[in-house]
Amino acid sequence: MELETLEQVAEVEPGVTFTYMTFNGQVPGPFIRTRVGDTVDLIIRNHEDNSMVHNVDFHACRGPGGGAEATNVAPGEERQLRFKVTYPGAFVYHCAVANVDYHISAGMFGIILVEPEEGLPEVDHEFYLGQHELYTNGKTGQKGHHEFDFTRMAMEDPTYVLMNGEKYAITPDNYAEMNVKTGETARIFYGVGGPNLFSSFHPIGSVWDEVWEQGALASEPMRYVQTTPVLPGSACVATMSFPVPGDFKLVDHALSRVARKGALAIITAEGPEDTDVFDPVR
Ligand SMILES: [Cu+2]
Repeated sequence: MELETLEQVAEVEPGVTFTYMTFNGQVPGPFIRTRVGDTVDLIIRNHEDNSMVHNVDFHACRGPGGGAEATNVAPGEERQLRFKVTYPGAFVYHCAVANVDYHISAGMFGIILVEPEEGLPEVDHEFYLGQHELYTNGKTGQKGHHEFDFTRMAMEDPTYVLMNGEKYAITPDNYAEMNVKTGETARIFYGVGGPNLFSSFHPIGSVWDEVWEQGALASEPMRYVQTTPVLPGSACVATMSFPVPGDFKLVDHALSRVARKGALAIITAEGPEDTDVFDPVR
């Protein structure tokens, strides 16, 4: 597989721009799907227009730095790394150069899934979300281009806390990418790049039917979980069902991050009402 590192200006919300650093032009980086026993053959390319060195540390890789030194790549260059995935789970990968916190904050993280040998059970939908914090020299919502702010990062005082790289990116008013029918099931892969804040991941109006905390798929899942902690540099795998229609908000239950800083995604379920389960009587 190929990862290309890109430094590119994009909107955080309408009228607010930031110079992101990405794997393959997306935040979170591409979802890498493997199975126990696979060998990952990675080419990492650093675009010639970039100004910084980048690399990648896979938490699914046993080896120095998770591959970081072996993939250190200067602008205009490429490196190759092969590694075998030997244990199952959903793992974060991220850039790990000297200013690792800056590079993750700017968008350089994603999930590599290592399925168990027998694979994962069938579900109707799979969704992929990644949360991270953006530290800028502007106020939240202040129009114009925001520069990165190292002081605010050191104070762990983010301007934005984002799911999938933009304020309210995966919601009906924006990209509207999570749509299901009542009676269906969904599996959510949710990674937290951080670099600093852990998330209290909660589905409003529902529960996680199953949660594999830390993405530890070799363990038994917890059942009917309201809010699951997801640490920076970790992930969770959770399943959800939709007995009744409506919008189901996936949030970091540190709710100021939702109301003011962008940490929200929405699954929309369509289908018939079931008044036995939910009945707004009048
Ligand atoms: Cu980097």
